[in-house]
Amino acid sequence: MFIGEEANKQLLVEKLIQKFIRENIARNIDVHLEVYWSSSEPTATNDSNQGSYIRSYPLYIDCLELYNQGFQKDGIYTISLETGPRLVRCDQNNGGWTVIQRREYGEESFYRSGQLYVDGFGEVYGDYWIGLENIRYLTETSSSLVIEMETFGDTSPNEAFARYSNFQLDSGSNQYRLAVSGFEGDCDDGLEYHNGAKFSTYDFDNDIASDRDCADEGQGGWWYVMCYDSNLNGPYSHSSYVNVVNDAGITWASCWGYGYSLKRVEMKVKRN
Ligand SMILES: [Ca+2]
Repeated sequence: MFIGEEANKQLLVEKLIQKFIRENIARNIDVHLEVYWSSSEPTATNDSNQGSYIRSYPLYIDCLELYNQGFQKDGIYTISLETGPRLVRCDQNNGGWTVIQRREYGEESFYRSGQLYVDGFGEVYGDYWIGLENIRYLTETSSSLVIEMETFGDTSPNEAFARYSNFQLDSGSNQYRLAVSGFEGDCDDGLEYHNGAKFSTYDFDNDIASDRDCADEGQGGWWYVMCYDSNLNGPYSHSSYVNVVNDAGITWASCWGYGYSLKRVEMKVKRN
């Protein structure tokens, strides 16, 4: 990097780096700078004015921190979770929301084991579940949850959102018990019924229906009770009709009934 003799060289360098990072994907990046404090290109024999230093740009803890640091475009970013750096989708248009679940393409199976629900699965450029442990970590401090839902356009309302001013998960030893409250939205609530429930998968039946296996009925992983009002990790149906297996689909019953499977869902969290 060649910098002229003008004043504020350091500031100029910083601005160039910030611009570089903004124009690229944010990532943990060590920028090794070689700064030439002269107006001419240095030569091997004339480097007396050359300085260098390494400036480390840290990972951000979530999309809100990225937003506050000036990364305000929607996109894929790297954040630092307890388990290490991870790519996530950030909804920056709405002020720094970290996407924890996304259903849109229908190519990723959500009928997954408990371990995969803990660790996360899927593809950040497609559909994914960020993992219960990561959700717990992201919402350790008071956080909100927003769920955006979209239909196939053949019913009303075509879209709806649900927002909860409190959303937190208990530890893994307590099966990631759900704490959710403070609903507002433009259709009815479908999650507070699940408040206090433990997370269930086909191999970990933590629902309260002793004679039923709600994860099998819902064909997904969720905070099943007896069994569900919402089933946003249910099987993707490429039409509005629910999947043929156990009549399960991506459902939000309070708004569209148990028979309607959604086209697109996004769940995202933000620290309050
Ligand atoms: Ca059961």
